[in-house]
Amino acid sequence: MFRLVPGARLRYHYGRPCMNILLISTNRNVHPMPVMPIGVCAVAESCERNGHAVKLVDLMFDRDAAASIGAAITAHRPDVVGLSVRNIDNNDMRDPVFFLNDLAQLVNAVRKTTGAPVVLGGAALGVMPEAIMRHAGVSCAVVADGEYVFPLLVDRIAAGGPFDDIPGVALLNQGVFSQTGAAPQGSLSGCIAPDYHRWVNVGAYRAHLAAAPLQTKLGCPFQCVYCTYRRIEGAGYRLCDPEAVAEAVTRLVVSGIRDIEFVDSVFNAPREHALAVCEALARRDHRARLQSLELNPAFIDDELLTAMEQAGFVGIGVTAESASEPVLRGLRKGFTRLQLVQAAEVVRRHRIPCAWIFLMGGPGESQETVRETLDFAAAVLRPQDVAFFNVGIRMYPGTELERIAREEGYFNLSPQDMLRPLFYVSPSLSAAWIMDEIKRSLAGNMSFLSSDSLNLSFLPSIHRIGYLFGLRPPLWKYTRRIRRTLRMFGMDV
Ligand code: B12
Repeated sequence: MFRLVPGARLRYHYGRPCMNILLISTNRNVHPMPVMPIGVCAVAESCERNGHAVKLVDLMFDRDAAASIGAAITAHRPDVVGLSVRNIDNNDMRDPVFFLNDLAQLVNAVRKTTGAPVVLGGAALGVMPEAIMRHAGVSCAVVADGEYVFPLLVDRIAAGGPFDDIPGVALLNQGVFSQTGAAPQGSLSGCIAPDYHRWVNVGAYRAHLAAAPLQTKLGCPFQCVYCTYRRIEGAGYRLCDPEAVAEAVTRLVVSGIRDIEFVDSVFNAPREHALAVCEALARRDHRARLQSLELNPAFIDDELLTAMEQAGFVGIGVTAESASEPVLRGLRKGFTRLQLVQAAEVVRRHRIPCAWIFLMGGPGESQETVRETLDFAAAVLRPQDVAFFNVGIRMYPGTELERIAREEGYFNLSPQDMLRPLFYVSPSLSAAWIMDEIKRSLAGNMSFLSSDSLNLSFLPSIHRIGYLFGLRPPLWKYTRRIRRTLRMFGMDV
């Protein structure tokens, strides 16, 4: 199925092929801020450990992607090219941006310069592998932990196959899609913390107030109707050893990276594991500024927040989505309004800055429930805390939300046609009405934000200026100050 570049001579080390591998991180999206490509860096380091010569091209700050790809291929002469694909679109109903046309162009740029096999990987592939592969015209993808699967795949490419006994591989063979079983689940051996300086321009990310990502676990057992995380990471937890997490944080700080963001699907579940991670961190004098935007309100209590403060957290986010009981039920969030109110009371007793994230328009949403959520944010949250409101929920094939929407007669596209952004808004109201309500609330609450705020074309400049003035991540901590300043200059933000 795959042919190596004609005439390519493979080197062998103890009977294993040593190949030239070119990895390309294709994400160029700087909203809400550029994110460091942890996944592809982990794949790069794993390939090196397996004896391959690896070059990684990160296109995030690149002006001419095609030229950079051409130059890297000429210099590195890859036997295999791997493209990392993070985002399908920007998840923003108000101003949708579809990123995958760029991907097709990047694949063409690769193929213009080399006949080496092309493999896709990244979070987006975990969401809609078949549609993305067809769209990009690529016949092989990794839909699991790349640091484990990609080296196995590369060995098989060198051997000419077979591929069907490697877990987590998706293939398009003469137009027919197939996917091998999921990668093995179980506990994780360590904690992925790549040496970012080797692979990406850390200074450029830092100047945009980006924090380095780190995971304390994989997997998500929650059943939220819209979510894809279970498909990407599996429903069962795979926990990192808390000491390995603390060690990884220390290593990043020693390498000069102090701003670190935990990117678990949910940071504080299982609660005991989150506590153990915090305790391991608190025992070290690491000097990192830690954050996580993914806290479940059901597991927020004084003990956890105290532990997080002692561990070095400087900002947390709570994914509330709604403060209305019927909507929380409709979204299958697994917690109640009462638990949300209790979480807000706990947060009030602590000093750690907090961002509350809401997703308006889900199943069961009505004018009354929208007002209930906005009133909750204005009355119950600490005034200095940030409330972020998003309108419309991106629908993905295979989710409960897709089923609900089809039942409601919302759309009749085939699952493959859901690649372009498609959003759900409860039939009882319109997105425009919700946005108007949010705008009204934003006018009276300087710490409120909407998706419009995150899409401001000059947001990257705010990051850079903020950095020069000594601000450090997360930027949302400064929402009130920034909004007030911009309004003083006559901007309607
Ligand atoms: C944390 C997170 C964020 C944080 C990031 C913080 C940070 N400092 O990095 C924040 C909140 C900022 C964020 C923002 C956005 N996010 Co986000 N985010 C995530 C989340 C939860 C984890 C991502 C992560 O870091 N994973 C850990 C690493 C190790 O995994 P990984 O990158 O997937 O890499 C592994 C594999 O994919 C594979 N792999 C990766 N590259 C390659 C390459 C090759 C060749 C191979 C073989 C394998 C391979 O191996 C890696 C190691 O195992 C995912 C959901 C999820 N559970 O994955 C969504 C997710 C990635 N985000 C998504 C989106 C849409 C966005 C936004 C566009 C919109 C938004 N919701 O805000 C922005 C875009 C930001 C940007 N500039 O690009 C989508 C992307 C897919 C899609 N549906 O379009 C996801 C999948 C969630 C979803 N809705 O389905 N996000």
